[in-house]
Amino acid sequence: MADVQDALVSATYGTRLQLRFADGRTVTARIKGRKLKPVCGDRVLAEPLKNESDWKITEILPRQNELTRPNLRGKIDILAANLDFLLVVCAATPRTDWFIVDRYLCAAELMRIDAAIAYNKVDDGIVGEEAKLELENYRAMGYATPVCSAKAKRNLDELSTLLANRRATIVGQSGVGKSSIINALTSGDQRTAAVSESSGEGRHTTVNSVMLMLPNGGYVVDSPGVRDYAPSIANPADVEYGFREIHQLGELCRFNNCRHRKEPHCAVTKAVEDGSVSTRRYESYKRMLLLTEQQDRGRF
Ligand SMILES: Nc1nc2c(ncn2[C@@H]2O[C@H](COP(=O)(O)OP(=O)(O)O)[C@@H](O)[C@H]2O)c(=O)[nH]1
Ligand SMILES: [Mg+2]
Ligand SMILES: [Zn+2]
Repeated sequence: MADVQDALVSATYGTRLQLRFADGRTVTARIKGRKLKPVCGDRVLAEPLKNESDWKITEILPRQNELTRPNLRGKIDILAANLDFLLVVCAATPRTDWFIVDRYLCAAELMRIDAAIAYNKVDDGIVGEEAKLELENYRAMGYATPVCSAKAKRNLDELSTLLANRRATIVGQSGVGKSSIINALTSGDQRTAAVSESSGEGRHTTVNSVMLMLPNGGYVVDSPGVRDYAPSIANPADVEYGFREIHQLGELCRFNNCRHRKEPHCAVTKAVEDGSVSTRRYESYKRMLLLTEQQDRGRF
């Protein structure tokens, strides 16, 4: 098996994929005979097919982490693997749903990777009051919150620095400017439009995504917009790990299995009352907890 090489999955298009070798060369590939489901960021073993330009993927190497979400069939979709950074993009239009931002941050925390919140479309440098407060709150938790404009090329340096040499993914509501940001960072020579919402395969709806190499090293995985997002969390007790400030305070609760709802001597509810934890973030935590409990019951 001298022909077997290891490669990085750099795009998925339904049942076909693009592989990237260490020297930067790319080829198209497919999966044969086995039920492998490689995603962007996967390291795989592949071999060339005889008399064809396609390669065949024979194995997915163990994943460091996975960005997941539950799908409508009660199963789990894996959106990307082996990431070390998550950039959540939001904007004034479409109006930011901060609960979606929180659920992406929750996913990053559970993957044990760093995250940042980019507020895009600030063409004139003016950020609305609500967004200003939310971003300040995230900053206080330790997240970077670059304010930028892909259109006016404002503050893209900060984004470049944040993403340099990372294995990142860019996420957020459809229309916030994810592809525009990537285009601006890669001087537009990457055809981000190649990401399409449907696989064209008919039978399955596949989440297609593409990896864009950054000029100063590292890459960003761009996926088609999702209307809503929630991570798939196996154990409801893990939800608090997704909310930095809540997890930190949770150490001080009387009961170590405290879910921070109506339990006595709860440091989290106390902090919400005295205003040191935002009621919106607390609400977000409770919604995520409820959702996870419902998914948990649905599994059995
Ligand atoms: N005014 C303004 N519009 C932007 C900016 N960035 C993106 N857009 C527009 O927002 C729309 C959606 O952008 P796109 O990059 O496709 O968003 P995506 O769905 O998150 O990938 C497009 O019409 C873009 O031209 C920006 O910084 N300022
Ligand atoms: Mg896009
Ligand atoms: Zn508690």
